[in-house]
Amino acid sequence: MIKLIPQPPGTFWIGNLNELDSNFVLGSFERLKKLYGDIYRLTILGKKVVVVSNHELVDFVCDESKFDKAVDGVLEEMRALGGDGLVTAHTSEPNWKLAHKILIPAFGAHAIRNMFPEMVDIASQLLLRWKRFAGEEINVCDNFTRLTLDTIALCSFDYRFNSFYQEKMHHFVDAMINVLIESNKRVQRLPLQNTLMMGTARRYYEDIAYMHKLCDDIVKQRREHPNNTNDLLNRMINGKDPETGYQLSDENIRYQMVTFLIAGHETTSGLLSFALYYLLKNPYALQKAQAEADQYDEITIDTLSKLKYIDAVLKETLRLQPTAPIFTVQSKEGKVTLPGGYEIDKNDVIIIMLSQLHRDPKVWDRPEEFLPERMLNGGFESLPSNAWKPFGNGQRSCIGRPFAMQESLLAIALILKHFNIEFVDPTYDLRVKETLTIKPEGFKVRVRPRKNVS
Ligand code: MNH
Repeated sequence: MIKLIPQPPGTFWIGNLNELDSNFVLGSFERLKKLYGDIYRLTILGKKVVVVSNHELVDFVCDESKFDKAVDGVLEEMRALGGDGLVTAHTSEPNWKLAHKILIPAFGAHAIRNMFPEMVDIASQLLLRWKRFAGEEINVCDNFTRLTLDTIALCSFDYRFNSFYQEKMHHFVDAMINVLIESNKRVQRLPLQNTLMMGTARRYYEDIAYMHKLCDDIVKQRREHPNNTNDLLNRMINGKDPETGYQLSDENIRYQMVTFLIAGHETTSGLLSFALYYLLKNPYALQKAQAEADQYDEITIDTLSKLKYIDAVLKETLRLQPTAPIFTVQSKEGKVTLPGGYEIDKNDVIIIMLSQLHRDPKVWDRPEEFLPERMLNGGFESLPSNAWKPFGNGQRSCIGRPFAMQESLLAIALILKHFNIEFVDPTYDLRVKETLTIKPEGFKVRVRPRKNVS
């Protein structure tokens, strides 16, 4: 029996566009889920999307024999910036396979271990800054953005943004945020509207050009002063497909670089910010995490894998606040019937709402509560398949996952070891701000150096 997918009533031509708040699309999706349930359909300017929110449906559409990543909507818009770089490439594009093959080893366990000293370098800059600002207000997201941007640039391109030595955030971040927000809005306008908004369009393309040039300059520098390290940049410049001998073009290297600079910092910065928020809101978890960090005189690469509780804190944070909050797939063949008898066709873009998936009461006990313990003692390993998906799916899942986890474990362990931390405003309650990724808005802390550490 084919069942009709629920859909809000639409308006001629624009369809359900008015259902979406362009400044808070996720909030709109959550509101619609309350009205229409775990699956509903929207038509946006003629495009057909289906939003799915429960584990049964997500588990089904994560089957890679039937579904593939959909590069549509905002990702398609983002191709102006990321071109056929890894995040915005279609799986069918030759450059996706080529870059995937060349870059997988660059983010393997061995390569990430070797980046540890650079990660410590930047994390130490954050610690020093926080020591100098002891007792004063610290804007958490701002500091973690400096940390993660500087870390990805140093580890992958040997390039220093030196964000901790500047008063203002690097212009790269402003340009990026503008392009992320604007890409999201462009999807919800007609092409003609986008062209007519000339001031907005000019700034959009200027910001993209600025980011591209920054990357081109780094490559130029490297070509003029080559070194024999095995970093990401050298792998992109010199790497070959072992079978065909093909290499990445200069244009594609630029797209990969801008992709790594953005994908490599924005979501990790959000993860660290939310993790610190949940620790402060849950004193029991904070105390356990701090005690764990205190077990070691020094945080080394070998200590990291022993920080099981902090690892669970990060996993639980990503459950409640998946900082890349949606991903999209599409049927590979033609019509498919989803569990429950809902039929979708090849043109339907399926949006997976991670915050809802991660709160499905059929999978999660007390889903709204922050309980890192559920990720411990085999809890994480025994989750049903595709129940926890903050890093996306299958071959198109996050290539930077081990990098993000190593960087985050290190940062949280060092911070807890060196400081006692409290809210500036003890009544602060989470406000989520959406650019394309999500971050806690207006979250500020005060820190005091602890006496037992130098
Ligand atoms: Mn990351 C893909 C989430 C950190 C580089 N990343 C994805 C996807 C999700 C994701 C979800 C799948 C997107 C999609 O299906 O459209 N990534 C995260 C999260 C963090 C993160 C939640 C941190 C926490 N990502 C990082 C870091 C890097 C990185 C760090 C780089 C060092 N991510 C990527 C790249 C892809 C990706 C590159 C695209 C991989 C591909 O499709 O080949």
